[in-house]
Amino acid sequence: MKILFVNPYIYDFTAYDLWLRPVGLLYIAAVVRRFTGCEIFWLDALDRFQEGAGVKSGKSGRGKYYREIVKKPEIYEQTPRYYARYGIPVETFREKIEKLPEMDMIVLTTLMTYWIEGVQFTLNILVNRFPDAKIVVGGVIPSLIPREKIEEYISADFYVSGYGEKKILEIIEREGGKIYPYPDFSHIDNIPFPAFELLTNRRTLPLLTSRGCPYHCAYCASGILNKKFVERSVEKILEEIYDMHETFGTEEVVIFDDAFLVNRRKRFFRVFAEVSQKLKLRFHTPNGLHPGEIDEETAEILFKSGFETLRLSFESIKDDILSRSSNKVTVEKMMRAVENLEKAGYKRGDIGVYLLFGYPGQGLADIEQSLRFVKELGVSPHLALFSPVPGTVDFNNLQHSGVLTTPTDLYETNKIYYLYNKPGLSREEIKYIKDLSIEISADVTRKPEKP
Ligand code: B12
Ligand code: SF4
Repeated sequence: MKILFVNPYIYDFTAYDLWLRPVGLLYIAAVVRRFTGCEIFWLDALDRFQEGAGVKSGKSGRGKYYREIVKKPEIYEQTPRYYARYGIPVETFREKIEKLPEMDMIVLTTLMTYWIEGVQFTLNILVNRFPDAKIVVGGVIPSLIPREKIEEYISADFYVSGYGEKKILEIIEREGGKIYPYPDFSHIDNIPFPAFELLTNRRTLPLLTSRGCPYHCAYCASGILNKKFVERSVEKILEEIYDMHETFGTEEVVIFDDAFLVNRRKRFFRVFAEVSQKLKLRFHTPNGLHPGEIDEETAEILFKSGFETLRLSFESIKDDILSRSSNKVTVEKMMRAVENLEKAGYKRGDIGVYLLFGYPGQGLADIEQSLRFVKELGVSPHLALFSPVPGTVDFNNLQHSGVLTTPTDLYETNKIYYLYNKPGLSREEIKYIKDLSIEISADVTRKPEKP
């Protein structure tokens, strides 16, 4: 049986490769490679490092995608931003699939609910080329959206909700593929390492040391996508880091965990105390760290093991927003975390801080005050635009109050659409906040002038 694994295009107002890697699909591919007799093929529309990707990829693992401006769906007509398809030029995609043999199955992942048009576009091309292949769609969209709703946008043979390691093997078996005995994947350590060999750039790779999160923030779907917070063993995490380094020459590792520092003594301390002694790697945390977990010792290990891009989830200075963020952070905890990081060796200006923007009920003064607080702390703000995620408490409230339509319209879950159309902020106010954030960022990262 021949199976093509696909990471689809993005359709959005903005998209940037902040080390975006389809790690879920790579896990599925590893399981299929290890426990079936299937032949695997791989096509990643978002891999900027492949030949014909249309952009200079550079050495760093992050950067801009090639994009083509496209017509906006009607609902976005009043949103004052260009709308584009992000990913490799379509000709490159078509050339690649023309060269592939006939496929029996196409296995496609999804990340954001509002990237559905990218899924639609990618599937249309694939179905034309491989009319007989079974289509299996998994990832965030089928995990958060009921099948009947997805079918309004796309058509597939299987929609897989939740973790896919076992489910993909069951589907392959049902379709007549050969399956070998496999372990119980509910023990996280039994899951093989992601099939990183399928990526073009292995210099920078993602790492998950756990799945899920013990907190339950009102705007986050982590608890729906991951029923339980589960942690990998220290041995397995270390084995994977050494394997990346030795097999692929990986130099930079990007942490994808939701709750990386939770239970830090059990996992983080033990893994990174060793890594800091034995390897010279650089680590990035584009997914925010919890400031409350950053005591002196943690800050020191972060610094010594080469954590470079640090982003802290602060969210807001306002109590009501902090309580909707599980009270995982307070102003005091934030100040202490920054002090500890500075003491460990970081420059304040190099520490990034996420602030929610466009959050329901958040006024202009709230976000302005949060930005001023961040400025006083001397750290660099990053606006995290609120995206209403289906299934979350905030999303349900927004539907009940009529701010969002019922039944769900996937396009309404786009963060840029939401910001310009729902919280009641004018375009001038939005521009003012964005400019203020850029100005503070420039201020805090400016090198002091030489006397
Ligand atoms: C890491 C992460 C990021 C990383 C990179 C993401 C990436 N994958 O490359 C960074 C930090 C860059 C990021 C950014 C953002 N993210 Co993010 N991110 C995540 C996070 C924490 C983990 C994703 C992940 O890799 N999980 C690990 C893998 C193993 O899981 P998985 O992909 O789901 O795959 C499993 C199953 O889904 C399934 N599966 C997957 N594909 C397939 C395919 C088939 C066929 C099958 C059978 C099964 C299957 O099997 C896999 C293994 O079991 C999720 C939350 C979460 N816990 O899932 C949010 C999440 C996806 N992000 C979210 C958001 C909102 C964002 C931002 C928009 C935040 C912001 N406001 O700016 C940005 C936008 C990014 C952009 N460039 O535009 C939302 C999505 C909301 C939505 N509406 O859909 C989530 C759900 C978090 C939330 N708020 O609830 N993110
Ligand atoms: S702490 Fe982060 S990952 Fe956990 S529920 Fe809150 S927002 Fe989601």
